[in-house]
Amino acid sequence: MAQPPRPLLVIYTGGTLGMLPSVAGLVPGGDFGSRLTTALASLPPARQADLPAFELIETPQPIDSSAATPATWQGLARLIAEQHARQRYAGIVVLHGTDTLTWSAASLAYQLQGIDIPVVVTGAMQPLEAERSDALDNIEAALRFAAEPMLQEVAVCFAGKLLRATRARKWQTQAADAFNSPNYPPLGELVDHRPVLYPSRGLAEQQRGAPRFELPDYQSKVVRIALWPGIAAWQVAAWLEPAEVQGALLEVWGGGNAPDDPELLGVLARASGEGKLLVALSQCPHGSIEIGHYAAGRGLADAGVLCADAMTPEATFTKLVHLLAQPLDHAERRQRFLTPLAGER
Ligand code: ASN
Repeated sequence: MAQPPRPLLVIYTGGTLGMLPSVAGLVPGGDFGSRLTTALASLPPARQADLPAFELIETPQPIDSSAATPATWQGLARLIAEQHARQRYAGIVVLHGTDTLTWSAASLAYQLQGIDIPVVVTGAMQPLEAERSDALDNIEAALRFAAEPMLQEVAVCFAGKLLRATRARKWQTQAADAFNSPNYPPLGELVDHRPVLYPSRGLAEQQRGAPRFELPDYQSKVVRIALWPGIAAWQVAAWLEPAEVQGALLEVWGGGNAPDDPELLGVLARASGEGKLLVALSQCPHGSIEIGHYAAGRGLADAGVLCADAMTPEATFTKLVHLLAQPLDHAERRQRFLTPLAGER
């Protein structure tokens, strides 16, 4: 006898999507299951009828995603790994606030490497119950993509587009089409309410093998420094010198340039010599960097700074957190940073 199709799992973590008004402004709301049932009942009958079945877990304390930390990313990945081990679900949808959605999504991709079911992260710019809210459309789209067995990676679904988690960025503060993937094409799109995956773009087709989850204990040991004209060595030193800082994301200029200041480059070289993992990416949202193309960037390479190519800041930062949480030596860490782990480069 044919097995009935496996349901999906929806994990509600908070965000505007589930928020309710309060005297202080919008706050994360609870009782999400019954609110979602009511909202889904407003869909046209044909679309309701062919929605995949799902079960819902609400995290004990739904949050505004601006409160998320690396510990939040770790908790979410562990929850998904536990549920994945039960083999009960065909796919997972994570409902998340949009402000730090791409940080959590990229981090999940590193922790859940090789995942063999869809993990689709979505949210909304308007609460579920607001007039002309985007929430229900985004949930419906995420459910449809999460039921596609050919999707075998962590992805962000928003405004009808499916983007790789390690390539997605929040692009708009207000508009419903709030996410973009500046350096990698979309993995799919919703066309007439049907999920369409573009062939050969997904990780399932590019790399296979058993899931190889890595779920180390995360700590906050990484800093992010965006260069500005006139930045001085002492300012960079203030960020890099504390012993707790083990990694840094340096946002440099254009195609990979930094001030040709021997004192500043000396601070970077010292930090890197102490085993801190320093990586550079561009302040431009589009395109890749190449350290050393200009003489002005050469000093970065000499100081041991690694090149993040066309990675997003979120995917770079979360990768540093991920690598620094593991018992790797400095050379292995540098090597793994340069190796694509979840389609991030
Ligand atoms: N502040 C909200 C959050 O990230 C924004 C949203 O979800 N649209 O939780």
